[in-house]
Amino acid sequence: MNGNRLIFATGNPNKIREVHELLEGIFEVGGLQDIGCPFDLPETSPTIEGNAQQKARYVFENYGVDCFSEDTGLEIEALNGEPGVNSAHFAGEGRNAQDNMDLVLRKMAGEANRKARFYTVIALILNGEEHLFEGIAEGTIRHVPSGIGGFGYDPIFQPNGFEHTFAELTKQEKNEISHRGQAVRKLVKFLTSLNH
Ligand code: ITT
Repeated sequence: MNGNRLIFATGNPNKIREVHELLEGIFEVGGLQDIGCPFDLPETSPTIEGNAQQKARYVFENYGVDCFSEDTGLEIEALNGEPGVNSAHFAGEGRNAQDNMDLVLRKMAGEANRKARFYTVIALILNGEEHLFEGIAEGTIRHVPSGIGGFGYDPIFQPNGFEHTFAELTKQEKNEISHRGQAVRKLVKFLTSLNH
């Protein structure tokens, strides 16, 4: 790693907040502001994996630093995997998380199959080589949003085995079971194994 620092290539402060404590003390993580890179990274791929790769490659090719990015989608079985790769802009460009959740709930009205999952892919570029790590959280879509923690679709997503939505869990509880927590732990395991 260059100077032991990795750049987290994301414009989403919620993602940074969540991964911070998982990476703290293990290796130094910088943000796009540290390399003067704009926050709006290109993501035009039709897949989650492709978008994660595209964001990391953009930063590596333009700034030449070791970096990782992640892309996440909420995949709802009854909606044939939607919003999926369109999770950030499901209700349209410029719409917010509330609009996205409202649209999901409208499309799911009267639907008995509430199965859904969050799917995350982290793309790491280290010394010019690319590595992928994934995480999946299975659950169901609630009929009514609940909770104020987390971000995005968290108030309507109830992970399997829990009575609460992601938005009702603490950051630590969510990290223990979430798609992002799983992918980040794989990243950490890989990075720490390089030092032994
Ligand atoms: P970057 O691409 O800059 O990292 P982004 O917000 O555009 O940030 P994504 O393309 O991965 O990120 O979009 C995923 C969207 O899915 C995100 O904007 C949220 O609305 C939602 N999302 C991602 N992770 C989530 C989580 O843990 N809980 C709830 N919703 C989440």
